[in-house]
Amino acid sequence: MRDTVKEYDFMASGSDYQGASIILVGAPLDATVSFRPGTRFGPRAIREMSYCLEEYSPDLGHDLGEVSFYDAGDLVFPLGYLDACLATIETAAEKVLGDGKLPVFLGGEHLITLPLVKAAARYHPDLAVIQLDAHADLRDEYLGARLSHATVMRRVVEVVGPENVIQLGIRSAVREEVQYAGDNTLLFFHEVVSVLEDLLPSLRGRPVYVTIDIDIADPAYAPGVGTPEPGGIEARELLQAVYFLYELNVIGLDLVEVNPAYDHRGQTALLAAKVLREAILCLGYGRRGKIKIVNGRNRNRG
Ligand SMILES: [Mn+2]
Repeated sequence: MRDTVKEYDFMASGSDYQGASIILVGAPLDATVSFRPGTRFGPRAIREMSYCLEEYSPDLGHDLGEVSFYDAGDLVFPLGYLDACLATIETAAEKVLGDGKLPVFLGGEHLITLPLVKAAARYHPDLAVIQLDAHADLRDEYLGARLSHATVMRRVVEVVGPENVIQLGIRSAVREEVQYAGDNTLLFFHEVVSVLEDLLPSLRGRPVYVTIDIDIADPAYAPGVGTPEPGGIEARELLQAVYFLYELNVIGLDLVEVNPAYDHRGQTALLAAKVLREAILCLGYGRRGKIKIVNGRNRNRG
């Protein structure tokens, strides 16, 4: 992929774009963050902390080296020009999807999901979007802006339709957002894994885009985020949610909002790296239908 930079790869990355079926792209957007900036350094922190982990997942019984994925590096943005940044992301996603590959983008702030869903919806008209997040992100505008990390899911709703947006683990919203969600999206407060279990039959076979805001995890597990929100799920439940991806037809994924400036022990980036490892394995093997979850939930398929 052209116009990207990186210091090093996510662990076990292949060395070429052409031969890979999953493409990792950093989108270090840090433009509309309201409380505390720093997510532009998220992708590199996640890459760095990946080397703390094994390439083998005992829960999934597979090794990252068995999946053909390639870390294409970080997109280079004309920072300060939001529309141009978003266009850069959309163009990159178009390229990956157009080449028949599966995009996995690393934020950066949550607004990156909008251009990613736009590109994905063009290839998959029947797209459903699953959001794992502490925040509803359903405001129509925030501080007068329609494009913001706080409005991103409202804009996503406009792309795919509210009935196709599933919001899990939510524990922060204003009254307007709760009302809007009640009339429109499928929003679930707090619950994640139990809801995924219930929704699985209706989602099976449908193209699904997944956006994971790392702040879905409790600040005890993910303190290094732009807007921490107490009362979240444990790291283990987040990983269990990721194991559902294997059973879904995931056509794209992003992992956003890691903010190294507030992540003094690197634990948020480390959790993100582990989520990413498991997600890449689920996506890689889900497509080939071979994975066997050994410890997680003992889902033994094909
Ligand atoms: Mn959030």
